[in-house]
Amino acid sequence: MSVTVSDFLLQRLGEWGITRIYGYPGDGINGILGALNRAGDDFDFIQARHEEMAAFMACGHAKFTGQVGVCLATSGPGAIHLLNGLYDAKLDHQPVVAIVGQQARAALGGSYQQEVDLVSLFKDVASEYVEMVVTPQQMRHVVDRAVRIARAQRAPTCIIVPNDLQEMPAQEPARRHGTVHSGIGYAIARPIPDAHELQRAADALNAGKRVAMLVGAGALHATAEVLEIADVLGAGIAKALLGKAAVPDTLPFVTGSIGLLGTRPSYRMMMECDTLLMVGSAFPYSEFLPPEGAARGVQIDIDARMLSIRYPMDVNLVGDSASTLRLLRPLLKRKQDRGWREKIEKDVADWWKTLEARAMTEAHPINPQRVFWELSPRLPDRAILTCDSGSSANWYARDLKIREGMMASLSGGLASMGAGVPYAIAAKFAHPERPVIALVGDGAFQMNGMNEMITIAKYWRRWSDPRLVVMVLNNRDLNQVTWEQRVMEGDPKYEASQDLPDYPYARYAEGAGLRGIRVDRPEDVGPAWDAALSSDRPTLLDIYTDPDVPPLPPHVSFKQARQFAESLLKRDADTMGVIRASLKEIFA
Ligand SMILES: Cc1ncc(C[n+]2csc(CCOP(=O)(O)OP(=O)(O)O)c2C)c(N)n1
Ligand SMILES: [Mg+2]
Repeated sequence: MSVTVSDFLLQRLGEWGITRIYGYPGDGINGILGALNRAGDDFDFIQARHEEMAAFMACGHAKFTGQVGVCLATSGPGAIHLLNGLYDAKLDHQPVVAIVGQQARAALGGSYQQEVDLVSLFKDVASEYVEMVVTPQQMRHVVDRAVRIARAQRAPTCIIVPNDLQEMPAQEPARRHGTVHSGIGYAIARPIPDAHELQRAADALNAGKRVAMLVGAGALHATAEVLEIADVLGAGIAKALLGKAAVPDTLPFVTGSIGLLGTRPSYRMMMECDTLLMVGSAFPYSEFLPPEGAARGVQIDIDARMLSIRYPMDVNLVGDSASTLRLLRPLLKRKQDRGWREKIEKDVADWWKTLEARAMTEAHPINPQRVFWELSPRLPDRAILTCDSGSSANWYARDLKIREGMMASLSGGLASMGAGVPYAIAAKFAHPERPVIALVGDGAFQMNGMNEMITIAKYWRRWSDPRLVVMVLNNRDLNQVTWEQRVMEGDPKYEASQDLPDYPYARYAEGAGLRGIRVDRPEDVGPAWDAALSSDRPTLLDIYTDPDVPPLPPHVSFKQARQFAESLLKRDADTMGVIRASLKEIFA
């Protein structure tokens, strides 16, 4: 059999270094699946339960390897299912290539079955590059551009392949006018700012007496540089959610998370600083940054589009964070007065005590904070953590003490439910020798995590270290939103939308041949983590937690407090439990 367009597509992806594809079949991609079968060991096709999960896995692959993630789906419904996972990649700036089938070229425009205008559908999510291949000679440059642009722009791109074209003989571009002759290869660029701008940044930072740093995902590869600069400047370091693994929480001047899911020392540092140095972050909430004009601002970002959008910066540096910080270092004067730093360290030490007290506060039956607090000292070296959207993101952000060498992520920009388990699966495939822990709410788990447990059951024997722990925060509630309704809107809990059916998750995992541990007593939380983290197979921890423990922001505004009180007065069904838990929080 001659080489088909699909064989060529895979061969070209292989030359780009791609060996794993997350996907789900359909007749719109049968030509490509046939080629995958022929390619044998050259490609690892991982079958998800749902195309959205395949897209999340591709995004997780990108996050945990720094390489391009690839997902594959059939035309029509399969392609549509990919969208949410691809938006996750877009909003968190991850390189993902989506390959989708399309109806045969002869049928296009004929309202044919499963015919969806895919170029238009993907136009927004894959705005950097989306192309339908309509002739075999196009395949080479469309693959080359989709991969290169995904990497260069750190964005999802999309290749649409009509199913009849997939079976046609491959063809290289002819040597004539009107053809494209592309090549392979991508070298990472580490841009640096102009010397004059660096000096301006250094002048601003040298002039400051109270410097606060905020680091995000763009600082994940710049740990040493960030720490050195913080030392010279006598600064504290706050972390945006996606930058959780940028610096360890075990350092005394790391104030931890910021924002609604943030900590008190981060909040105080931002309100009291006179200089802000922001590195690789698009942290969205300006009200948690210094009031406008209160601080000089210096920002470093690899993407000029992300500069000066949260705080009007005095100096906007376009550059790779590690390289830029290295150049900045010799221009900075060491702060002799360490008073500011000492104050931050005191705040941080006090805060950890507060968190411990909060975590150990009695609840019914289990305080969710305790689940995360007990995990911290048990985290294995080099663990990879994933988290879902929901109240667990609060405790992940605040209570978990991440150490050097670990990785951690969640759906940050899109804040989509459902990323926790597929990210964890992608982490296991990318790093089968590392323990992986997914922290997910019961709502997210019911939404799709449960289905992906079947994927785990299918593949886990391939992983050299079988430890994958999925912790389900079982609060029978869509708790984060319940609290948002109470605190932000002043509304009581709307049971029709918020209550979740209880479900025996541990037994479900056992049914899939995995281990399941149900925990409903606080004293069993620690031992359950120990058991799960020393298990010979993936383990589900079903932890029965109290939905009445409020994931309140580090400072609750007067307006929010009043609305909160009003919602309680409106006789929220959970009122009594809530009042009890909140009072304990305040006195903790
Ligand atoms: C796909 C999607 N749908 C809805 C939301 C809105 N939302 C954010 S958190 C949340 C509740 C999550 O509930 P659960 O997973 O049970 O976690 P909990 O907050 O209870 O810990 C919802 C509905 C979202 N972020 N993503
Ligand atoms: Mg829940």
